[in-house]
Amino acid sequence: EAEEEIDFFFPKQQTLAIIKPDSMDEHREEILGEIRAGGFSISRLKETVLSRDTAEEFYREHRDKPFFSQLVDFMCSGPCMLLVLTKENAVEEWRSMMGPTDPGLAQVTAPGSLRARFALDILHNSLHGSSNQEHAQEKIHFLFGDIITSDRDLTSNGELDPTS
Ligand code: IDP
Repeated sequence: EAEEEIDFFFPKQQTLAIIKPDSMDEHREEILGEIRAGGFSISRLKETVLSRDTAEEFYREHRDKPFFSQLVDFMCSGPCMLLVLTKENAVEEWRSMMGPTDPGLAQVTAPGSLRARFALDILHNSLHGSSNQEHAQEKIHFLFGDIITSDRDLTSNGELDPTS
């Protein structure tokens, strides 16, 4: 019920986004621009190279999939940008901005989506976005070490508060 109270006062939602290694060199700035243009606040931002352990734990739901080791290799292959995005209905809106997992499908069904525009293939697909609120909170906690319950730590223009 504590969560309901927080939702009442702070109806915005958080989701976890990751700019994956394949998009960091060429598309990062454009993606960040699209995120801001889409009305998301960037509540947390961290550029990092994921360790193997971290990537394996992050994607543990997929550990039995045939592509698991490729996925972990890829996620550790260079820097990623981890982002906590804040907006009303952020989880669903960010999934919709990204488009489907497979960019080939994205180009057909969601040609304006970020994966349709930037992703290389179903593995190297540019971006991550949480699939539901529970996953979002769990993965934010895992990668940032705290659960963010409000956007009070943002400055008024939605930038990171340098003191937080
Ligand atoms: P999502 O990222 O769109 O939620 P998931 O099914 O959760 O998609 O898969 C997680 C990640 O695993 C994908 O973003 C992609 O990088 C990779 N992946 C998913 N399906 C395949 C596949 O069939 N082959 C190779 N990689 C895949």
